[in-house]
Amino acid sequence: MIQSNACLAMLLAGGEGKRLAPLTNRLAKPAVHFGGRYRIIDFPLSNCVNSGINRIGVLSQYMKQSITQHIADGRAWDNARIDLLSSKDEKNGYVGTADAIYQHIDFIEKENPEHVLIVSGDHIYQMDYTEMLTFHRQRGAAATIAVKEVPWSEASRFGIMNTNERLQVTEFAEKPAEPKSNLASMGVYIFRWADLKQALVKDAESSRSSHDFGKDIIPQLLSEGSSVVAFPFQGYWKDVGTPDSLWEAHMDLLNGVIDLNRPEWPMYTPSLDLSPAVYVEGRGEVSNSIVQRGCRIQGSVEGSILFHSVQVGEGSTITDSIIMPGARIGRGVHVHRAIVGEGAYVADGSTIEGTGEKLTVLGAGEFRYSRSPLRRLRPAAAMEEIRTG
Ligand code: ADQ
Ligand code: ADP
Repeated sequence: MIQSNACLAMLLAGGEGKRLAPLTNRLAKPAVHFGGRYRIIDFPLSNCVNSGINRIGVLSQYMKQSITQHIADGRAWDNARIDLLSSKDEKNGYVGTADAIYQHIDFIEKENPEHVLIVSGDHIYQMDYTEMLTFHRQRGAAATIAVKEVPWSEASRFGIMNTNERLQVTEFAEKPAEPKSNLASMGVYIFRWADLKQALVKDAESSRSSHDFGKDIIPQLLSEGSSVVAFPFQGYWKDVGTPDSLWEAHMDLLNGVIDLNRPEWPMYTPSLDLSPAVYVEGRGEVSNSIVQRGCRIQGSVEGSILFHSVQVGEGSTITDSIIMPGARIGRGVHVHRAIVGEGAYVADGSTIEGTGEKLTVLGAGEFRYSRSPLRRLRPAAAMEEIRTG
């Protein structure tokens, strides 16, 4: 285990997650629900706690309250000391990820860490940061970047690098149009604090900088000849920045590619005070699915993930789909290959269906009613149904 002041974690949780809209209409991307019970941010937070890093600053900006409410007093994360941080600059906020850390130099200085771990709140992965810290120390690096090979077709979405045989980074390009390699930055960094502080101060003085880790800080360190090394990560890691990737990661969970029940790697999240799910006799049928507390199911559910307090009416079928908390599915509804957002409402007789490889998404709080002439509801009637339940 790492000594308390050896490494401090700063978790970047302010991303807007534009590509995840309309699921991020009310939530920051790291607060988006995952796996029936969790939110995306629970992954890096649990990683920190399980790696013995108990001092964590969480930086939020977009839809701040969704992060604040979830973390609350931090009690759910074992004995971690979590500080919720946001910009004091009300007009501009954080200009970029590096600026976000720069604005909290005082906070970090007070902790006086030897190293700072910077993680993003956007990924599904279980990683022991202790191994990365040991590697970083052994190499005496100014910065260590966790890396993973990604499919070539996706390489231009990431920070891409080349390394030599000693895993020293020789070239780095942020989201290159024509990638020279498929070795991607996972957006997980460990910096020697003295080196990072110097780099942040220098970056803040530059008027040409966009104040971003990938675009500015890493290239700056490389151009100065500082030692930047790559730490290869072998496990599952997925950027769930689009509805498709969020859906795929959920299917990985159902298919056992991701295992969230490892006693040696507990997942922390606030517990829900809700009664168990109810499958109404003779009508509710569930297979190959995850169903959270508070659900009431009178239809059939297959290959799907239902978060808490979801209602599925009589005669409805839910297949290969994700139903976010509190969504209400009426009677005779057909949902296939879809994500239904938090608190969304699907009226009796409606169909929500992705076609072929395509996924359909109903945003948080939105409603859908049928086109069928038999059970067509006008918006006023649908609103009335929502109001009266
Ligand atoms: P991106 O995926 O583009 O690239 P970026 O938008 O920089 O990531 O966000 C990184 C993290 O910071 C996310 O967790 C996000 O939520 C958070 N964030 C963004 N803006 C913020 C703000 N203003 N305040 C607080 N938090 C904020 C990065 C790297 C690439 C790398 C990929 C891996 O730049 O090199 O390959 O991550 O996904
Ligand atoms: P379509 O998918 O082709 O728009 P639907 O059967 O989903 O058809 O909807 C029928 C009608 O209801 C359309 O006029 C559509 O614009 C409207 N509608 C469907 N869902 C919503 C919603 N969430 N909010 C407002 N209007 C909706």
